[in-house]
Amino acid sequence: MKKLLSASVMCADLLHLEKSIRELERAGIDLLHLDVMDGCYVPNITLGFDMINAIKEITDIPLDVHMMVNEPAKFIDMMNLGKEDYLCIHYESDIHAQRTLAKIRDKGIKTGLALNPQTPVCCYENLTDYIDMALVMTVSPGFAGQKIFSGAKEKVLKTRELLDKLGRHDIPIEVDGNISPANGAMLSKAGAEIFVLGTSSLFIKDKDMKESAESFRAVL
Ligand code: S6P
Ligand code: MG
Repeated sequence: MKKLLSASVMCADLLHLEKSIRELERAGIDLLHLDVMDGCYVPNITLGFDMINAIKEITDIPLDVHMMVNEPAKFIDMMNLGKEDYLCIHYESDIHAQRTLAKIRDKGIKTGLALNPQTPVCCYENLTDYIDMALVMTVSPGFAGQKIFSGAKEKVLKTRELLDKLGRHDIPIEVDGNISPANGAMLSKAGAEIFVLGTSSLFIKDKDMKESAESFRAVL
């Protein structure tokens, strides 16, 4: 699979969001990563469903929605997503994750399952029939600008090994949190294929996004 860059929109210039999205289009970004937080599952609140639907209206870049909310099933119908978009939920936030993933699939949307740093890789084991992407969190979710956790490389290696053992070479691993060019290169070697780019690599004051995206691709 081609390695994909997913731009973390919460790190963009939120007061001039359309301008930022046009820049991301020019930079050849593959996915727009949209963080939804509820102030309960994680101690922060970010982008909401009206904002996500408004973004969907103005761009052809597929969306990569990362739900950091309790009981994500309650919110699935609030977004106008299509077959090119990902809707990712956290294993830890939903005791009926299987049913929620199946419901997302029934709507024709691609599914993702995220694991926090301390959640073991085996949690993917019984759910591979229901996921189109495995999101390995490389920081504890909630905030941009954090430091990658020490076990990130090992976790990506183990996740790839497990998915391959189950015959699911087609499920890509996404990594999210402190994905700098150096960490991106390390995790790419370990098997990651989708990279969430935030303050560590793409949204840097006075730096051109196209150049940053190109130099990131060059290290993969
Ligand atoms: C944080 C969220 C992430 C951040 C991203 C920011 O919980 O899920 O998607 O937006 O990690 O990137 P960085 O480079 O600032 O860590
Ligand atoms: Mg995220």
